[in-house]
Formats: sequence, structure tokens, C-alpha cells
Amino acid sequence: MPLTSLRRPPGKRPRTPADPAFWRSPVRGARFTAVLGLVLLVGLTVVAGTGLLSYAAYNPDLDPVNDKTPDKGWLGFYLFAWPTGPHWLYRLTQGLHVTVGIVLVPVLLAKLWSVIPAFFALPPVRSVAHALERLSLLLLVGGALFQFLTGLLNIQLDYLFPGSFYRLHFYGAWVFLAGFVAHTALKLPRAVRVLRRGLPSGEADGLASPDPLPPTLSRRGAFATVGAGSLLLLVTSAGRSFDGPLRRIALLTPRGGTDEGPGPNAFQVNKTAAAVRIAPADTGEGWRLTVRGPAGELRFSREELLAMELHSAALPIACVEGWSTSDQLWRGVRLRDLAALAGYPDRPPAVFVESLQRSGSFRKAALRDNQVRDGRSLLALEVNGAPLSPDHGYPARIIVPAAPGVLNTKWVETLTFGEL
Ligand SMILES: Nc1nc2c(c(=O)[nH]1)N[C@H]1C(S)=C(S)[C@@H](COP(=O)(O)O)O[C@H]1N2
Ligand SMILES: [Mo]
Repeated sequence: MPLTSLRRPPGKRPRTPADPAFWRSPVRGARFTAVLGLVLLVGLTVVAGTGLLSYAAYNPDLDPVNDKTPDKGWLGFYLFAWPTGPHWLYRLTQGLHVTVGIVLVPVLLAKLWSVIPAFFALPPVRSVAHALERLSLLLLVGGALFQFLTGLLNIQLDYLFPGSFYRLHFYGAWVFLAGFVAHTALKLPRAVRVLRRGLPSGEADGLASPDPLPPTLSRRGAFATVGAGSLLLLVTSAGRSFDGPLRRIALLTPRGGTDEGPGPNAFQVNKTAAAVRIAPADTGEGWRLTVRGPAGELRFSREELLAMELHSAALPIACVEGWSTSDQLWRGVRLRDLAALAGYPDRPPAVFVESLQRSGSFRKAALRDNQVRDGRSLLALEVNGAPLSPDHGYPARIIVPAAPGVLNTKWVETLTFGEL
């Protein structure tokens, strides 16, 4: 015999999820939902805003190689020239995007749990306004779950969907944002009212159970549980953007939980040389850098580059996955000096960078003129006083202040200067 019929008094119809009394937790209620809603309003605004910035930071409007969503149309209306300062800009915006996203997971789940009765309420549509509200909910809940899922899968199992992640996450973002804006406009005034003055007397919120079970956890206890979950996620993920003990306790995320050890090249590696099949022969004595521009096609060995005027810049690597390194001291030839050799002595233009890597993503990138112009943008040959290691891009790699890791191409082979 099913358990429910044991508890049900004789003569009563079985309760269905559409019946408010089916939901019996005493924790649910307008206030509980309003508090979680306001936390999500602030948190998801940060996540969505930094997410849109992350797309702009790729220079997608500069060249098709940077753009993973070339058919975006007017959705790219807000793109702008990503600045080169402060030099930790992308480290901050992308660290926030991923970390705040992870930390909000318990809040999002608690919020969804708190409004479950409303999802089942009958009739499903009461009026045109109600139908539109439900549609916005579909975009909001569907969009949020989709964004969290694709984002988490991408950072945890990197390259689960090579190439297509960006497209999925970009379009998902706009679906989510449409629902988020509509839902905020519809519900924020009410949430504020509920928190200030409580629910107007006589009004049912559709969330609080009309037939609650005795509490096993107070509302405050429920908030504390959600908060503790978020705190645990913060502690075990935020550290992958910092050095020392913080990185070691970042057990939940890739490039965390380990100590990179001592040595000038001991900082995170995104893809190793072996992983992209770069053999020692490709980067040995025979390697030449090709520089193209109005001055023609120039070729330089590593010795010749090392004999040029070298400059240093302390810059981090900041990956779209949210992890970053502290500032490393890079040394190499300024991109703008190479632009001058290529035939642009006065005003450096954009540059198209190609790696000797033959397959896989991120072997080509386009940098904007403001990035080439910045004196800290280097074709780096050394890091922290030692030659680049094979995994960090030997014989030469790009490093640009404030840019996403994707634009810091390793194992560079060709630089083509000119308007793109
Ligand atoms: N040729 C090439 N360059 C590349 C990549 C790559 O896969 N191939 N990955 C990029 C990404 S996504 C990041 S985050 C940085 C990481 O640099 P690191 O491995 O030296 O930390 O390199 C960038 N440069
Ligand atoms: Mo990256």
C-alpha cells in the first residue's frame, strides 16, 4: 500500500502537486523566496554582466578567427575595443563570472525549490498577462539551468563541446537575460514590499503551505544551510585565481588543488606542447618567426630576436575557465617594435597571430591596434628570468595586458601586421 494512503484520512481525495496542500514544508513562503530572489538579482547581474564583457574581450568584431558566434547579428551591438588596463582586468571580470556563478548554485537551487508549488498551480494560464509571465519564467528557468550547466561543464571538463560551447553559452545568455529582465520587472516591486511590510493581509502567496508539517529546520536554519553551501563552494573554487594555500584548497576546480612547485615556469598550463602534438623538432634550431607587413616578409631566429631591444612586463594569464595566475615577469620584443620593422613605424595597426600548432582551437588570434600599441604587449621569449618552457610556448608566445588567455598565443610562428 502506498505510504500516502496510510496517512490520508478516509474520504479525502489524493493530493496532487497542483493542490497547494501537497507541498508541506514550513520553510516555503513569500519572504523566503523574496530574500533568495534579491540575492540572485544582485549575483546574476554580476554573472551576466561579466559574461557579456568576456565575449567583448575576445575581440570578436575584429576578425572571424576570434569569433565563435559569427551569426550573432545585432546581439553583438554592445561590443567595444577591450582596454589593456588595468592589466588584471580580465582576471577580475572572468574570475567574478565563474566564481560568483559557482557560488550561486545553492541559492539558485533553493530559489527553484521555494517556488515549486507555483510551477504546478492550476489553471496553468489565467489571463494574457499570466500567460506572458509564465513564458518569461520558462525563458528564465530554462535559460538559467542551461547557462549554469554549460558553464560548469565547460570549466570542469574543458573542451567537452569544442567550439560550440561559446555559441551555446552566448545564445543561452540572451534567452536567460530576456527572462531575467522580465521577471525582475514583474516581481521586484512585490519582493521589496514583502520584505518591508510582509504579505498584505488576506493575500495568499501561493508558496506557503496551507497544511505545513512541523518544522525540522527554521527559516533562518534554511538560509544558513544555503549560505554554508555557497561558502563551501567559494572556499573550494575561488583559490584558483590566487597563489599559495588558496590555490591548494581550490579542490573543486581545474588548475586548483595543486601546488605548481618552485621554478620560473611553474605556473598553470592550459594545454601542454605534447597535448597539441608540438615536437621538439618544430621549436628547435630550425624555428623562424615570420613577420609580415608593408615592409615585406621578414624572418628571425630566436637568437636574432634575443639580440633586439628586450622589454619586461609583469602580467598574469587569465583563462576563460576562471583560473588565473599571479603576475609573471615576461621578457621579449614589444609588438609595436615588430610592427615598426614590418613597416608601421608610427602608428601600429592590428596584428594577426598564427601558431605553429597545426590543429585544435586557439592556434590563431587577432589583436587590436590598442593592444599592439601598449608597450607591455610582448612577443615573450622568457618568463621569470628563464627561457619559456615548451608548455608555456617556447620559442615565443604573445602576452597582452588585460586580455583573455585565449589571445596569448603560444608557439608563435607568424605575425601579420595590418588593418584587419
Ligand atoms: N597555440 C596555442 N596557444 C594558446 C592556447 C592553445 O591551445 N594553443 N591556449 C590559450 C589559452 S585558452 C590560455 S588560457 C593560455 C594559457 O597559457 P599557459 O598554458 O602558458 O598558462 O594559452 C593560450 N594560448
Ligand atoms: Mo584559456
